[in-house]
Amino acid sequence: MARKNSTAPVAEKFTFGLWTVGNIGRDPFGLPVRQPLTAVQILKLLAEVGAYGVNLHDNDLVPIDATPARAKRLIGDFKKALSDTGLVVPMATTNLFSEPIFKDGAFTSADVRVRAYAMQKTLRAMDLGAELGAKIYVFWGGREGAESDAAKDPTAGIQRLREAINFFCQYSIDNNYGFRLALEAKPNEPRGHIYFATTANYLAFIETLDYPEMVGVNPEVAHESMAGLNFVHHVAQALEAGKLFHIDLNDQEPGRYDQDFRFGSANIKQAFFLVKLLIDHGYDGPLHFDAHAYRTEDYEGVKDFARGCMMTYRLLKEKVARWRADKEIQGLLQHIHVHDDELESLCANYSSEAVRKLKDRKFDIRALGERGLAYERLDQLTMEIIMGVR
Ligand code: DIG
Ligand code: MN
Ligand code: MN
Repeated sequence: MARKNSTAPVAEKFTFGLWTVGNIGRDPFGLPVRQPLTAVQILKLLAEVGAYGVNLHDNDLVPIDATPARAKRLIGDFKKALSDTGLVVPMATTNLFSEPIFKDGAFTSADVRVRAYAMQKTLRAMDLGAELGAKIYVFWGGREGAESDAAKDPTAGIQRLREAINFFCQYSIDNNYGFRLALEAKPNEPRGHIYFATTANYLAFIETLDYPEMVGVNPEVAHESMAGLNFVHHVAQALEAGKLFHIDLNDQEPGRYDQDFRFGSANIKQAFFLVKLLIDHGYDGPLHFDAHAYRTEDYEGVKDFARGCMMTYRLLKEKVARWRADKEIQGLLQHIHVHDDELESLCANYSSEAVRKLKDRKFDIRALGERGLAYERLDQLTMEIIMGVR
């Protein structure tokens, strides 16, 4: 059902990239299994399943070889379909990974001509994103990396990406685009090693930029999981730093290629704690399902995939509410978390007095070590809520 004329407040800003529900099922070992859809057809599919918005790479809408006249027509048709369906475009990005020219990276290529072309392509894609109303601009450096470090000094990649991001921040300022840039990490695939492998790498990098306040991160479940990391903890650091500008939701099984599965379909417990974290910290940005349906599916199956992503998120929101209202769980949390105003003040506020008092303080470390924390009961109750029996 279309969102047009919908006055209902948006409970969740569920978005999908054109490339997600438009994925035609090609993989490294198989040909496409679904016919391509036009961008307008994809918009109508997203409106039918009840999405809030759509994201795009430049070439998802305008083929790289489109004439100016065709580009104008495609953009015009897309804008009309946005108006007809009521969907919005919260995020835009650049495809800097499909074309052979980017085979050794875009902004971190060893060839300055490639770097300059990547800049040109991104400037134009930012223009398109701004024209469509996007306020978040994502950079995923899928080809920024190496198979062998014989060719490039990895510090050069850091410096070149810094120059590029600084350049784009200034471009957004000069054009009043109001973009917030969101950097998306991934440890590998399609490159053997991708620079800035995790969200943590980008959080450190952002502080070295000319306009750090304009730049945040776009963590993706599958990517941090591929690195064997706790995705919730990485999102927590981004949130705590005020840098969670966008998030790519999907799912992933350990030790496998980037599966981009339907949200919550592989690790429901992690998905629960992620939804809880986002709710606990009032994240109100787009909830982007950067995922795609199984290759086995036809387009009815693709709609099932999209509905499943959103349904699982909503169901987990309900589970989080039950968890927060559960008296036994809240009682256990009271037991686990011990507060003492004086000690908390001493630990948080350095002074010579605080040093003296902390050094003089007597602690019964044996009793503290023997104290039971009831985590087994707490986690079991959490699992019972997730499994729907509590
Ligand atoms: C892959 O996870 C990347 C690309 O799909 C896109 O550039 C970005 C935005 O979600 N995610
Ligand atoms: Mn992915
Ligand atoms: Mn992504």
